[in-house]
Amino acid sequence: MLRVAPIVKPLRAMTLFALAFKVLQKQVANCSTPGYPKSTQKKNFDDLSAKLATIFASEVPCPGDGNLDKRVDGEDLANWSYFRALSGGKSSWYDFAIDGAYDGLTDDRDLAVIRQNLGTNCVKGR
Ligand SMILES: [Ca+2]
Repeated sequence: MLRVAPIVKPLRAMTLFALAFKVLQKQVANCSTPGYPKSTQKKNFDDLSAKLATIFASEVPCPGDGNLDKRVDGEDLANWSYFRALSGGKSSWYDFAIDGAYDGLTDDRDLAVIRQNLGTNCVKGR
């Protein structure tokens, strides 16, 4: 029987929306139907894209927060352990960007990011 990890909170609605929007952007960019997108549709899409880019750029970074709840806490430690085991140490939600790059591994370097930021509430600050 497949065990779903109850320790992982669902992705926030904004994160899901961002992922869905990226898919839509690719579909618009690769649209091969003649006459589409129409100029009004394209303008609306471009306006929405610009507004979303502003919203996404305003998101407060939260290093060590793998479950995206804007807190770095024991849940992140437990989730890091769970996902490291689940992925066999390969890429997972808990593979953090270090020096601006993801290494594709869920390893002790990612655990160090959590430990360095443990107790951080990224909404309210430290
Ligand atoms: Ca967290």
